[in-house]
Formats: sequence, C-alpha cells, structure tokens
Amino acid sequence: MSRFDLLLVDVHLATMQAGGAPYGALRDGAVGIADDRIAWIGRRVDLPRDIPATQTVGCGGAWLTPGLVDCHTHIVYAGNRAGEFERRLNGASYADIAREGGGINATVRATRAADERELAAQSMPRMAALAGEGVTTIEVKSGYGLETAAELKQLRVARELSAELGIAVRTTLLAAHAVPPEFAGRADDYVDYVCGDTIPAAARACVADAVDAFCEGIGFTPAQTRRVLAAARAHGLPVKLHADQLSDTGGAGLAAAASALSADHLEYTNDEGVAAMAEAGTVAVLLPGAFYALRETRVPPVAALRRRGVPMAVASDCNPGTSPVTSLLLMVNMACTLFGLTPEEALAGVTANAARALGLADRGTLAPGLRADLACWAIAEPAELAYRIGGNPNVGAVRAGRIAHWSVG
Ligand code: DI6
Ligand code: FE
Repeated sequence: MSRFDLLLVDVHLATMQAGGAPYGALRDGAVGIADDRIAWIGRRVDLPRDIPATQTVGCGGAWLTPGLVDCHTHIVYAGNRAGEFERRLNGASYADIAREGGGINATVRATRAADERELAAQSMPRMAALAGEGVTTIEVKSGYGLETAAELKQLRVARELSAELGIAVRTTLLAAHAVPPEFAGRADDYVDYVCGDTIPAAARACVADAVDAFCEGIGFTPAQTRRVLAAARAHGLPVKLHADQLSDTGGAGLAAAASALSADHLEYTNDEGVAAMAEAGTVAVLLPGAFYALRETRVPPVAALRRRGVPMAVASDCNPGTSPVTSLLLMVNMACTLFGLTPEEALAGVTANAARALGLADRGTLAPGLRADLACWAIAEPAELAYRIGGNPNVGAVRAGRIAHWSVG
C-alpha cells in the first residue's frame, strides 16, 4: 500500500482474533485503512513511518472493536403489538390472542397493508437504533408477508434501508414462518406454495441471501421444514433455521444435515443435535431477548456447545411479538447474565461468530485485508460492553472505510 485514506491512532484494539490475548486485545494500537479495507493494524510503535495518511484521527484512548453484526432480526414489519403485551399481563394467553387473529397474523395484516415507503418509515428508527450502537451489518428476515409479493416487498425494503442508512444488510427469506390465514388448516399446501412459488421468485429477483424456516410445534414440522430447506438449496441459497425454541423437534440436527449456516434459539436442543452442529460447522445463534420476553426457563445447552466447539453467536431477534429489542449490547449483557456466556464469548457472539452465522468471511474481526467496519467505544476495558445495562458507550463507527458517526474525545 502506498497511503492510508484514514489512520486511527491513540486507541486500544479488541481485534477478536482468536489464539492471542483475551479479546485479541492490543493496547496503544493503530489502524490504517485504504479504500474499504483494513490495510494495517498493530501497535502504534510498529506503524511503518513511510506511509502517508490522508486523514489521521486520534481516538482519545477509546477502544475499537469490529463493527457489531446483528445476525438474526425480523426488523422490517409494520404496526406493533404493545396492546397484546398489555393483554397478556392482564391474563390473556399467547394462544388466546392468536386464536382471535392476533399474534403473528396481526403483524402480517399490518405488513401486507403497508406500502414500501410506509414499511421503510416504520422500520427505519429500529435499524437506526442498532446502527447507533455500533452495528454495521444487520440480517433481516421476511416472514410477515406470507405471500410471495409481500415477502419480496419486505426484503426489498430491507435493502432500501441498507442503502439509505449506509449499513450492510443481509436478507433472509422466512416465508415458512407461520401458516397464513388463506391456508388455515392446510400447512402442507402452504409449504408447496413456498417451495414452488415464493422461493423460486425470491431466487429470480435476487432479493434473498439465505432461506430460513420456523421448525416448531406452532410452526412447521420437521418434514415440512426439510422440504423448504431442500427447495432453497436447489435454488443455490444457503439455509438457516429457527430450531428447538419451545420444544425439541430435532431442529438442530435437521439444520446440520442441511449444512445450515446457523441454527437459532436452541433452548431445547439435545446433545445429539449439538454434536451434529459441531460436525457440520453450523453456528449456534443464541437469542436471549426472546427467552426473556417469553419468560422462558429452559436455557440453551451452552456448556455442551462450548465443549464441542460450536461457535456461539448472539443476536437481537428484533420482532414485534417475542423480542421487541433494538439494543444488541443489551443482548450481550443478557447472554452473560441469563445464559452464562463470558463477556469475551458474548462479544465474539456479536462480531466474529455473528459474521460466520451469515457466511461472511470478510468481517467480524480486525485484521489486514478485512472490510474496515469498526465501532469505537468510550470504555476502559472490553468487558464493560457486557457489564452495562442501558446507556450507550458507542462514540463512533467506520463502515466500509468511511467514518459514519464520530463523537470521540
Ligand atoms: N420465533 C419467535 O419467537 C417469533 N418468530 C419466531 O420464529 C415470533 C414472532 C412474532 O410473534 O411476531
Ligand atoms: Fe427469530
């Protein structure tokens, strides 16, 4: 390289590179960025003196981490379900509300009725909240359209918001989220429609980076889920799975058998499922927001995942029903407090392992050649990111080599 476009100095680095110090930490570091990539990273004293920098920015002793990655959200939807939350606290059950046409179907009605502009306008503040916390890549699922045109509309809006907000978005088709009212009592027919119409249409329009399904007693059976994942694979799309959230349906093993990028939730996953995931290289995505909001008591098998070396990611699951969450740092805290991850594991969960859950090899840690997505924090040590509840220590972000927001020092 002949010059840096941007040189960050007076900074400590949590590179999240494995094998060295905890957090891959490097004190008194510097990062040289050329174009959209990290060109040089290391200790300030080792910085080559002969490379000029167009812009040098002092960070006042702040910490830099990889830009955070929220690898599981349903953030593009219309309306909200605060009324249902209130009713549940007054004694109504989730099932009562669903029977009356509420629950997922309430959000489906609102999302179908919203045009793209309205859907974008409602979703924008949620995405902006995550971006303001140092999130530079967000995965967005469909699943509130449940008909081909409305599913594609959700995914297009996700990409529009990406362009508008300047953050990276990965889209996932989740047409197999629930059985829509038109197909009530005919789940197999709906699966035919998803495999024969929605997945091919999404592949043709190139609007989906992956395909997901909700394998659950109240979602789709393992046999139906297998069909959806097979159709996705036949169209060249990688797969992910909502697995074993409320019961053990063998979802983790099913995901592993389909070489899924990730299996998500996993509260009820058994040891066999964990072993299959380890074998397949499937990432475990833990979602403490949904666990908390549903007041679940069964925690994911963290010790087994750790023992078998399954990479653990952590995400917001931002959705209007079971995880109305727009703080990824809160999820980092809850992954520690509720699931027993260490702060280092939880931070790897929203950086290195979250990128891996999306199949993105160009981000998630800080190293030469990787995309220059960075978050800057007014903290004294990395564990502070997991320790705090509320407050936002994010003071800056660099996305693809460009300063996005910066109030450092
Ligand atoms: N798991 C959940 O908990 C949510 N979706 C899913 O696959 C529920 C989404 C909602 O209630 O809107
Ligand atoms: Fe989810």
